[in-house]
Amino acid sequence: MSQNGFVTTSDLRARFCAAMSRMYRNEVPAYATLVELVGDINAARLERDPALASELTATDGVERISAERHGAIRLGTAGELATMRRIFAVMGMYPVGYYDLTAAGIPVHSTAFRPIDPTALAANPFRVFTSLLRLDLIADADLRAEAEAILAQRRIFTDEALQLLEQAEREGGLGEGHAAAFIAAVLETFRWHPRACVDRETYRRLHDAHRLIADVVSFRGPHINHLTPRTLDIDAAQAAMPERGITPKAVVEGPPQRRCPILLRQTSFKALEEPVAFPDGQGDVAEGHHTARFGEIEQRGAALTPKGRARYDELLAAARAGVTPAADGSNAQTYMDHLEHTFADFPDDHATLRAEGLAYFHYSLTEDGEAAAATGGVEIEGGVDDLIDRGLVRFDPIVYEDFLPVSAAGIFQSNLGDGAGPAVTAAANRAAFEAALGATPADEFALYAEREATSIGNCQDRLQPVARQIGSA
Ligand code: OOG
Ligand code: NI
Repeated sequence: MSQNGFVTTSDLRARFCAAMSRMYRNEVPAYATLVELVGDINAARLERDPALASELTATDGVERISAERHGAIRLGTAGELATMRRIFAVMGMYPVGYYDLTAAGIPVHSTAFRPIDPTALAANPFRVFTSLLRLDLIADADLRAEAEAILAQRRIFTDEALQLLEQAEREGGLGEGHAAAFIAAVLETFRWHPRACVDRETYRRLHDAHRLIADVVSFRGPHINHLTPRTLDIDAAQAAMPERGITPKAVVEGPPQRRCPILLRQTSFKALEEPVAFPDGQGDVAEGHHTARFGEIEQRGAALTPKGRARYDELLAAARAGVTPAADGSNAQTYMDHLEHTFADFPDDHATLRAEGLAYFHYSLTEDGEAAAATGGVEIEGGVDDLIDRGLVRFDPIVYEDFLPVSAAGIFQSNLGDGAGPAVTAAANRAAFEAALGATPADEFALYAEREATSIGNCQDRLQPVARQIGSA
Protein backbone atom coordinates (compact mmCIF):
# COMPACT_ATOMS: atom_id res chain seq x y z
CA MET A 1 0.00 0.00 0.00
CA SER A 2 1.37 3.44 -0.73
CA GLN A 3 0.59 7.14 -0.69
CA ASN A 4 2.49 9.17 -3.33
CA GLY A 5 4.80 6.22 -3.85
CA PHE A 6 5.55 6.09 -0.12
CA VAL A 7 4.94 3.07 2.05
CA THR A 8 2.20 4.05 4.54
CA THR A 9 3.17 4.70 8.14
CA SER A 10 0.91 1.82 9.25
CA ASP A 11 2.62 -0.52 6.82
CA LEU A 12 6.01 0.54 8.12
CA ARG A 13 4.84 -0.10 11.67
CA ALA A 14 3.47 -3.55 10.78
CA ARG A 15 6.73 -4.49 9.05
CA PHE A 16 8.78 -3.19 11.97
CA CYS A 17 6.65 -5.16 14.43
CA ALA A 18 6.99 -8.36 12.37
CA ALA A 19 10.75 -7.92 11.99
CA MET A 20 11.17 -7.27 15.71
CA SER A 21 9.08 -10.34 16.52
CA ARG A 22 11.27 -12.53 14.30
CA MET A 23 14.44 -11.13 15.83
CA TYR A 24 13.22 -11.52 19.41
CA ARG A 25 11.97 -15.09 18.91
CA ASN A 26 15.45 -15.94 17.64
CA GLU A 27 17.20 -14.14 20.46
CA VAL A 28 14.96 -15.45 23.27
CA PRO A 29 13.72 -18.99 22.56
CA ALA A 30 11.47 -18.92 25.65
CA TYR A 31 9.63 -16.06 23.97
CA ALA A 32 9.06 -18.22 20.89
CA THR A 33 7.56 -20.83 23.23
CA LEU A 34 5.26 -18.19 24.75
CA VAL A 35 4.10 -17.12 21.28
CA GLU A 36 3.29 -20.74 20.47
CA LEU A 37 1.39 -21.15 23.73
CA VAL A 38 -0.65 -18.00 23.10
CA GLY A 39 -1.43 -19.17 19.56
CA ASP A 40 -2.71 -22.49 20.91
CA ILE A 41 -4.77 -20.88 23.65
CA ASN A 42 -6.30 -18.35 21.26
CA ALA A 43 -7.16 -21.09 18.75
CA ALA A 44 -8.76 -23.24 21.45
CA ARG A 45 -10.74 -20.28 22.74
CA LEU A 46 -12.03 -19.41 19.26
CA GLU A 47 -13.04 -23.02 18.67
CA ARG A 48 -15.05 -23.06 21.89
CA ASP A 49 -16.63 -19.71 21.15
CA PRO A 50 -17.73 -19.32 17.50
CA ALA A 51 -19.55 -16.06 18.34
CA LEU A 52 -16.26 -14.53 19.49
CA ALA A 53 -14.57 -15.86 16.35
CA SER A 54 -17.05 -14.16 14.03
CA GLU A 55 -16.95 -10.94 16.06
CA LEU A 56 -13.15 -10.85 15.82
CA THR A 57 -13.21 -11.67 12.13
CA ALA A 58 -15.47 -8.66 11.61
CA THR A 59 -13.49 -6.24 13.77
CA ASP A 60 -9.87 -7.35 14.14
CA GLY A 61 -8.98 -9.85 11.45
CA VAL A 62 -8.78 -13.19 13.14
CA GLU A 63 -5.39 -14.07 11.68
CA ARG A 64 -3.79 -11.12 13.47
CA ILE A 65 -5.18 -11.95 16.91
CA SER A 66 -1.95 -13.35 18.29
CA ALA A 67 0.33 -10.67 16.83
CA GLU A 68 2.42 -8.53 19.15
CA ARG A 69 0.64 -5.59 20.71
CA HIS A 70 3.59 -3.93 22.41
CA GLY A 71 7.22 -4.01 23.41
CA ALA A 72 9.42 -1.98 25.76
CA ILE A 73 12.79 -0.26 25.83
CA ARG A 74 14.71 1.82 28.37
CA LEU A 75 16.78 4.77 27.18
CA GLY A 76 19.64 6.58 28.84
CA THR A 77 19.71 10.16 27.53
CA ALA A 78 17.49 12.99 26.39
CA GLY A 79 19.07 12.85 22.92
CA GLU A 80 18.23 9.16 22.57
CA LEU A 81 14.61 9.80 23.53
CA ALA A 82 14.23 12.73 21.14
CA THR A 83 15.63 10.77 18.19
CA MET A 84 13.52 7.76 19.09
CA ARG A 85 10.45 10.00 18.96
CA ARG A 86 11.33 11.05 15.39
CA ILE A 87 11.93 7.44 14.32
CA PHE A 88 8.63 6.24 15.77
CA ALA A 89 6.82 9.15 14.07
CA VAL A 90 7.96 7.80 10.68
CA MET A 91 6.09 4.62 11.64
CA GLY A 92 2.97 6.49 12.77
CA MET A 93 3.66 6.14 16.50
CA TYR A 94 3.28 9.17 18.75
CA PRO A 95 3.88 9.69 22.47
CA VAL A 96 0.74 9.23 24.58
CA GLY A 97 0.67 9.55 28.36
CA TYR A 98 3.30 10.20 31.03
CA TYR A 99 4.05 7.41 33.49
CA ASP A 100 5.97 8.23 36.65
CA LEU A 101 7.46 4.94 37.86
CA THR A 102 9.31 6.52 40.78
CA ALA A 103 5.96 6.27 42.58
CA ALA A 104 6.70 2.52 42.56
CA GLY A 105 10.35 2.89 43.49
CA ILE A 106 11.75 2.52 39.96
CA PRO A 107 14.08 5.27 38.67
CA VAL A 108 12.46 5.90 35.28
CA HIS A 109 9.66 7.86 33.69
CA SER A 110 7.97 6.76 30.53
CA THR A 111 5.57 7.30 27.67
CA ALA A 112 4.02 4.96 25.13
CA PHE A 113 4.61 5.54 21.42
CA ARG A 114 1.51 4.35 19.63
CA PRO A 115 -0.79 4.91 16.69
CA ILE A 116 -3.56 7.33 17.58
CA ASP A 117 -6.33 7.33 15.02
CA PRO A 118 -8.72 4.36 14.90
CA THR A 119 -7.83 3.41 11.32
CA ALA A 120 -4.13 3.23 12.19
CA LEU A 121 -4.88 1.28 15.38
CA ALA A 122 -6.96 -1.18 13.39
CA ALA A 123 -4.24 -1.55 10.73
CA ASN A 124 -1.61 -2.37 13.34
CA PRO A 125 -1.79 -1.37 17.01
CA PHE A 126 1.88 -1.98 17.87
CA ARG A 127 3.25 0.37 20.53
CA VAL A 128 6.47 0.72 22.46
CA PHE A 129 6.52 1.52 26.18
CA THR A 130 9.58 3.74 26.33
CA SER A 131 11.31 4.65 29.57
CA LEU A 132 13.99 7.21 30.25
CA LEU A 133 16.40 6.48 33.07
CA ARG A 134 16.45 9.17 35.74
CA LEU A 135 20.15 9.57 36.30
CA ASP A 136 19.37 12.39 38.72
CA LEU A 137 18.24 9.69 41.13
CA ILE A 138 21.68 8.07 41.43
CA ALA A 139 22.60 9.22 44.91
CA ASP A 140 26.39 8.77 44.55
CA ALA A 141 27.65 11.82 42.61
CA ASP A 142 30.75 10.05 41.27
CA LEU A 143 28.78 7.13 39.98
CA ARG A 144 26.23 9.48 38.43
CA ALA A 145 28.98 11.37 36.59
CA GLU A 146 30.51 8.10 35.42
CA ALA A 147 27.16 6.81 34.15
CA GLU A 148 26.59 10.09 32.32
CA ALA A 149 30.01 9.90 30.70
CA ILE A 150 29.45 6.31 29.55
CA LEU A 151 26.06 7.16 28.07
CA ALA A 152 27.44 10.26 26.35
CA GLN A 153 29.86 7.98 24.45
CA ARG A 154 27.42 5.58 22.96
CA ARG A 155 25.63 5.85 19.63
CA ILE A 156 22.50 3.73 19.67
CA PHE A 157 21.40 4.54 16.09
CA THR A 158 23.28 3.45 12.99
CA ASP A 159 24.34 6.11 10.49
CA GLU A 160 22.04 4.55 7.94
CA ALA A 161 19.06 4.76 10.30
CA LEU A 162 19.76 8.45 10.90
CA GLN A 163 20.20 9.19 7.19
CA LEU A 164 16.96 7.46 6.28
CA LEU A 165 15.18 9.20 9.15
CA GLU A 166 16.26 12.57 7.79
CA GLN A 167 15.23 11.55 4.30
CA ALA A 168 11.78 10.45 5.54
CA GLU A 169 11.30 13.75 7.36
CA ARG A 170 12.52 15.81 4.42
CA GLU A 171 10.52 14.00 1.74
CA GLY A 172 7.47 13.11 3.81
CA GLY A 173 7.91 9.33 3.61
CA LEU A 174 9.93 6.42 2.28
CA GLY A 175 9.55 4.46 -0.94
CA GLU A 176 9.68 0.67 -1.04
CA GLY A 177 13.46 0.16 -1.16
CA HIS A 178 14.24 2.79 1.45
CA ALA A 179 11.46 1.49 3.70
CA ALA A 180 13.03 -1.96 3.86
CA ALA A 181 16.44 -0.45 4.55
CA PHE A 182 14.97 1.80 7.25
CA ILE A 183 13.30 -1.11 9.09
CA ALA A 184 16.50 -3.16 8.96
CA ALA A 185 18.61 -0.23 10.18
CA VAL A 186 16.23 0.75 12.98
CA LEU A 187 16.04 -2.86 14.15
CA GLU A 188 19.77 -2.68 14.97
CA THR A 189 19.00 -0.31 17.83
CA PHE A 190 16.80 -2.94 19.50
CA ARG A 191 19.24 -5.82 19.15
CA TRP A 192 20.79 -7.59 22.13
CA HIS A 193 24.55 -7.19 22.65
CA PRO A 194 26.10 -10.05 24.61
CA ARG A 195 29.21 -7.92 25.05
CA ALA A 196 28.87 -5.13 27.58
CA CYS A 197 30.49 -1.73 27.08
CA VAL A 198 31.72 -1.50 30.68
CA ASP A 199 34.01 -3.74 32.74
CA ARG A 200 32.56 -6.12 35.28
CA GLU A 201 33.43 -3.95 38.25
CA THR A 202 31.66 -0.91 36.77
CA TYR A 203 28.68 -3.12 35.99
CA ARG A 204 28.63 -4.28 39.61
CA ARG A 205 28.65 -0.72 40.95
CA LEU A 206 25.87 0.35 38.58
CA HIS A 207 23.96 -2.78 39.49
CA ASP A 208 24.31 -2.09 43.20
CA ALA A 209 22.93 1.42 42.70
CA HIS A 210 19.92 -0.09 40.91
CA ARG A 211 19.57 -3.05 38.61
CA LEU A 212 17.81 -0.92 36.06
CA ILE A 213 20.72 1.52 35.93
CA ALA A 214 23.08 -1.35 35.03
CA ASP A 215 20.63 -2.52 32.37
CA VAL A 216 20.59 0.87 30.64
CA VAL A 217 24.17 2.05 31.11
CA SER A 218 26.18 -1.15 30.55
CA PHE A 219 25.18 -1.93 26.98
CA ARG A 220 25.65 -0.47 23.54
CA GLY A 221 21.96 -0.06 22.93
CA PRO A 222 18.46 -0.27 24.42
CA HIS A 223 17.79 -3.95 23.68
CA ILE A 224 14.10 -4.67 23.37
CA ASN A 225 13.36 -6.15 26.79
CA HIS A 226 10.05 -7.82 25.98
CA LEU A 227 7.34 -8.20 23.38
CA THR A 228 3.71 -8.80 24.19
CA PRO A 229 1.21 -10.70 22.07
CA ARG A 230 -2.51 -10.53 22.73
CA THR A 231 -4.21 -13.46 24.38
CA LEU A 232 -7.93 -14.18 24.42
CA ASP A 233 -7.62 -15.97 27.78
CA ILE A 234 -4.89 -14.61 30.01
CA ASP A 235 -5.79 -16.80 33.00
CA ALA A 236 -5.48 -19.97 30.92
CA ALA A 237 -2.15 -18.75 29.49
CA GLN A 238 -0.82 -17.91 32.96
CA ALA A 239 -1.81 -21.37 34.21
CA ALA A 240 -0.30 -23.16 31.20
CA MET A 241 3.12 -21.47 31.24
CA PRO A 242 4.79 -23.94 33.64
CA GLU A 243 3.70 -26.88 31.45
CA ARG A 244 5.83 -25.37 28.69
CA GLY A 245 8.79 -24.87 30.95
CA ILE A 246 8.43 -21.12 31.49
CA THR A 247 7.96 -19.46 34.88
CA PRO A 248 5.16 -16.89 35.07
CA LYS A 249 5.29 -13.90 37.39
CA ALA A 250 3.27 -14.40 40.55
CA VAL A 251 -0.02 -12.72 39.59
CA VAL A 252 -1.81 -11.23 36.60
CA GLU A 253 -1.58 -7.42 36.85
CA GLY A 254 -4.58 -5.14 36.51
CA PRO A 255 -8.28 -5.72 37.07
CA PRO A 256 -9.68 -9.20 37.80
CA GLN A 257 -11.43 -11.38 35.25
CA ARG A 258 -14.87 -9.90 34.49
CA ARG A 259 -17.79 -10.35 32.12
CA CYS A 260 -17.09 -6.91 30.63
CA PRO A 261 -13.30 -6.54 30.57
CA ILE A 262 -11.88 -3.12 31.47
CA LEU A 263 -8.47 -1.54 30.89
CA LEU A 264 -5.58 -3.95 30.63
CA ARG A 265 -4.63 -7.28 32.17
CA GLN A 266 -1.07 -8.48 31.69
CA THR A 267 1.38 -11.06 32.91
CA SER A 268 4.91 -12.07 31.97
CA PHE A 269 7.41 -14.84 32.34
CA LYS A 270 10.38 -13.98 34.47
CA ALA A 271 13.43 -12.49 32.84
CA LEU A 272 16.17 -14.92 31.95
CA GLU A 273 19.73 -14.88 33.19
CA GLU A 274 21.94 -14.47 30.14
CA PRO A 275 25.70 -14.68 29.68
CA VAL A 276 27.49 -11.37 29.15
CA ALA A 277 31.13 -10.69 28.31
CA PHE A 278 32.63 -7.70 30.13
CA PRO A 279 35.72 -6.19 28.48
CA ASP A 280 38.53 -5.68 30.98
CA GLY A 281 40.18 -2.86 29.03
CA GLN A 282 43.28 -5.01 28.30
CA GLY A 283 41.78 -6.85 25.33
CA ASP A 284 40.37 -9.65 27.44
CA VAL A 285 36.85 -10.28 28.68
CA ALA A 286 35.44 -11.48 31.98
CA GLU A 287 32.37 -13.71 31.85
CA GLY A 288 29.31 -12.66 33.79
CA HIS A 289 25.58 -12.53 33.38
CA HIS A 290 22.66 -10.13 33.21
CA THR A 291 18.92 -10.47 33.68
CA ALA A 292 16.72 -8.26 31.56
CA ARG A 293 14.72 -9.94 28.87
CA PHE A 294 11.36 -11.60 29.21
CA GLY A 295 8.04 -12.22 27.46
CA GLU A 296 4.64 -10.83 28.32
CA ILE A 297 1.01 -11.30 27.27
CA GLU A 298 -1.91 -8.91 27.47
CA GLN A 299 -5.68 -8.77 27.26
CA ARG A 300 -7.43 -5.43 26.82
CA GLY A 301 -10.86 -4.15 27.76
CA ALA A 302 -12.80 -0.90 27.83
CA ALA A 303 -11.10 2.48 28.23
CA LEU A 304 -12.32 4.16 31.41
CA THR A 305 -13.22 7.82 31.85
CA PRO A 306 -11.38 9.80 34.53
CA LYS A 307 -14.26 8.94 36.88
CA GLY A 308 -14.03 5.24 36.04
CA ARG A 309 -10.27 5.31 36.32
CA ALA A 310 -10.41 6.96 39.75
CA ARG A 311 -12.77 4.20 40.86
CA TYR A 312 -10.43 1.57 39.43
CA ASP A 313 -7.39 3.09 41.16
CA GLU A 314 -9.27 3.20 44.46
CA LEU A 315 -10.43 -0.41 44.28
CA LEU A 316 -7.02 -1.64 43.20
CA ALA A 317 -5.34 0.19 46.08
CA ALA A 318 -7.91 -1.25 48.49
CA ALA A 319 -7.34 -4.78 47.17
CA ARG A 320 -3.57 -4.45 47.43
CA ALA A 321 -3.76 -2.99 50.90
CA GLY A 322 -5.77 -6.03 51.95
CA VAL A 323 -3.51 -8.61 50.31
CA THR A 324 -0.16 -7.57 48.86
CA PRO A 325 0.91 -10.06 46.19
CA ALA A 326 4.15 -11.76 47.24
CA ALA A 327 6.88 -12.06 44.59
CA ASP A 328 7.20 -15.80 45.20
CA GLY A 329 3.55 -16.42 44.34
CA SER A 330 2.78 -17.91 47.76
CA ASN A 331 -0.43 -15.88 48.16
CA ALA A 332 -1.32 -15.56 44.46
CA GLN A 333 -4.70 -17.28 44.70
CA THR A 334 -5.64 -15.36 47.84
CA TYR A 335 -4.75 -12.11 46.09
CA MET A 336 -6.70 -12.92 42.92
CA ASP A 337 -9.77 -13.96 44.98
CA HIS A 338 -9.54 -10.82 47.07
CA LEU A 339 -9.16 -8.66 43.96
CA GLU A 340 -12.25 -10.18 42.41
CA HIS A 341 -14.18 -9.68 45.63
CA THR A 342 -13.08 -6.03 45.89
CA PHE A 343 -14.03 -5.32 42.27
CA ALA A 344 -17.54 -6.68 42.79
CA ASP A 345 -18.34 -2.98 43.44
CA PHE A 346 -17.39 -2.01 39.88
CA PRO A 347 -20.38 -2.30 37.51
CA ASP A 348 -19.94 -5.21 35.12
CA ASP A 349 -22.39 -4.51 32.30
CA HIS A 350 -22.01 -2.03 29.47
CA ALA A 351 -25.31 -0.25 30.08
CA THR A 352 -24.37 0.63 33.66
CA LEU A 353 -20.79 1.52 32.76
CA ARG A 354 -22.24 3.94 30.22
CA ALA A 355 -25.05 5.28 32.38
CA GLU A 356 -22.63 6.02 35.23
CA GLY A 357 -20.07 7.60 32.90
CA LEU A 358 -17.36 5.10 33.83
CA ALA A 359 -16.21 3.99 30.36
CA TYR A 360 -15.90 5.40 26.83
CA PHE A 361 -18.10 4.04 24.07
CA HIS A 362 -18.18 4.06 20.32
CA TYR A 363 -21.68 4.83 18.96
CA SER A 364 -22.92 3.51 15.63
CA LEU A 365 -26.22 3.03 13.81
CA THR A 366 -28.19 -0.17 14.36
CA GLU A 367 -29.85 -1.86 11.40
CA ASP A 368 -32.96 0.21 12.10
CA GLY A 369 -30.78 3.30 12.31
CA GLU A 370 -29.21 2.50 8.93
CA ALA A 371 -32.66 2.01 7.43
CA ALA A 372 -33.82 5.33 8.86
CA ALA A 373 -30.71 7.11 7.56
CA ALA A 374 -31.28 5.64 4.10
CA THR A 375 -34.84 6.95 3.99
CA GLY A 376 -34.18 10.58 4.87
CA GLY A 377 -33.43 10.45 8.59
CA VAL A 378 -35.51 11.01 11.69
CA GLU A 379 -36.50 13.78 14.06
CA ILE A 380 -33.99 14.07 16.87
CA GLU A 381 -35.36 15.55 20.06
CA GLY A 382 -33.22 14.22 22.86
CA GLY A 383 -29.55 13.35 22.81
CA VAL A 384 -27.90 10.07 22.10
CA ASP A 385 -29.79 8.37 24.96
CA ASP A 386 -33.02 8.96 23.11
CA LEU A 387 -31.58 7.46 19.91
CA ILE A 388 -30.51 4.38 21.87
CA ASP A 389 -33.97 4.07 23.45
CA ARG A 390 -35.52 4.25 19.99
CA GLY A 391 -33.28 1.41 18.82
CA LEU A 392 -31.49 3.54 16.22
CA VAL A 393 -28.05 3.70 17.82
CA ARG A 394 -25.91 1.09 19.57
CA PHE A 395 -22.82 1.47 21.73
CA ASP A 396 -19.69 -0.67 22.06
CA PRO A 397 -16.80 -0.06 24.46
CA ILE A 398 -13.70 1.68 23.09
CA VAL A 399 -10.66 -0.51 23.75
CA TYR A 400 -8.02 0.82 26.15
CA GLU A 401 -4.81 1.37 24.17
CA ASP A 402 -2.56 2.64 26.96
CA PHE A 403 -0.77 1.35 30.05
CA LEU A 404 -1.26 1.31 33.82
CA PRO A 405 1.50 2.57 36.10
CA VAL A 406 0.83 0.11 38.95
CA SER A 407 0.79 -2.80 36.48
CA ALA A 408 3.91 -1.52 34.71
CA ALA A 409 5.66 -1.32 38.06
CA GLY A 410 4.63 -4.92 38.77
CA ILE A 411 6.05 -6.00 35.41
CA PHE A 412 9.30 -4.09 36.04
CA GLN A 413 9.61 -5.47 39.59
CA SER A 414 9.04 -9.11 38.73
CA ASN A 415 11.69 -8.85 36.04
CA LEU A 416 14.28 -7.05 38.07
CA GLY A 417 14.19 -9.90 40.54
CA ASP A 418 15.05 -9.69 44.20
CA GLY A 419 17.64 -7.18 45.23
CA ALA A 420 16.83 -4.83 42.38
CA GLY A 421 18.34 -2.08 44.43
CA PRO A 422 17.01 0.46 46.87
CA ALA A 423 13.55 1.75 46.01
CA VAL A 424 13.91 5.36 44.91
CA THR A 425 11.78 8.04 46.44
CA ALA A 426 11.32 11.06 44.22
CA ALA A 427 8.65 13.23 42.73
CA ALA A 428 7.54 12.93 39.14
CA ASN A 429 9.33 15.26 36.75
CA ARG A 430 7.09 15.60 33.78
CA ALA A 431 8.68 18.84 32.64
CA ALA A 432 12.12 17.21 32.40
CA PHE A 433 10.64 14.30 30.48
CA GLU A 434 8.91 16.57 27.99
CA ALA A 435 12.05 18.63 27.54
CA ALA A 436 14.01 15.45 26.78
CA LEU A 437 11.32 14.14 24.45
CA GLY A 438 11.02 17.46 22.67
CA ALA A 439 7.24 17.15 22.72
CA THR A 440 4.25 16.93 25.02
CA PRO A 441 2.70 13.46 25.11
CA ALA A 442 -0.96 13.40 24.13
CA ASP A 443 -3.50 13.05 26.94
CA GLU A 444 -5.04 9.58 26.69
CA PHE A 445 -8.39 10.62 28.14
CA ALA A 446 -8.76 13.45 25.63
CA LEU A 447 -8.11 10.98 22.78
CA TYR A 448 -10.84 8.59 23.97
CA ALA A 449 -13.30 11.42 24.64
CA GLU A 450 -12.72 12.76 21.14
CA ARG A 451 -13.33 9.37 19.56
CA GLU A 452 -16.54 9.01 21.51
CA ALA A 453 -17.75 12.49 20.58
CA THR A 454 -16.90 11.94 16.91
CA SER A 455 -18.90 8.71 16.84
CA ILE A 456 -21.93 10.47 18.36
CA GLY A 457 -21.61 13.30 15.86
CA ASN A 458 -21.47 10.80 12.99
CA CYS A 459 -24.65 9.06 14.16
CA GLN A 460 -26.46 12.39 14.43
CA ASP A 461 -25.22 13.55 11.02
CA ARG A 462 -26.43 10.40 9.37
CA LEU A 463 -29.81 10.30 11.11
CA GLN A 464 -30.61 13.95 10.60
CA PRO A 465 -28.68 15.08 7.54
CA VAL A 466 -30.74 18.13 6.69
CA ALA A 467 -31.13 19.64 10.15
CA ARG A 468 -27.39 19.25 10.87
CA GLN A 469 -26.49 20.96 7.64
CA ILE A 470 -28.75 23.89 8.42
CA GLY A 471 -27.57 23.96 12.01
CA SER A 472 -23.92 24.09 11.05
CA ALA A 473 -24.32 26.57 8.15
C1 OOG B 1 8.55 -1.84 30.91
C2 OOG B 1 7.52 -2.42 31.83
C3 OOG B 1 6.14 -1.86 31.55
C4 OOG B 1 4.00 -2.86 30.63
O1 OOG B 1 3.49 -3.65 29.83
O2 OOG B 1 3.36 -2.33 31.54
C5 OOG B 1 5.43 -2.56 30.46
C6 OOG B 1 9.94 -2.33 31.14
O3 OOG B 1 10.14 -3.31 31.88
O4 OOG B 1 10.85 -1.71 30.55
O5 OOG B 1 5.93 -2.94 29.43
NI1 NI C 1 4.88 -4.65 28.70
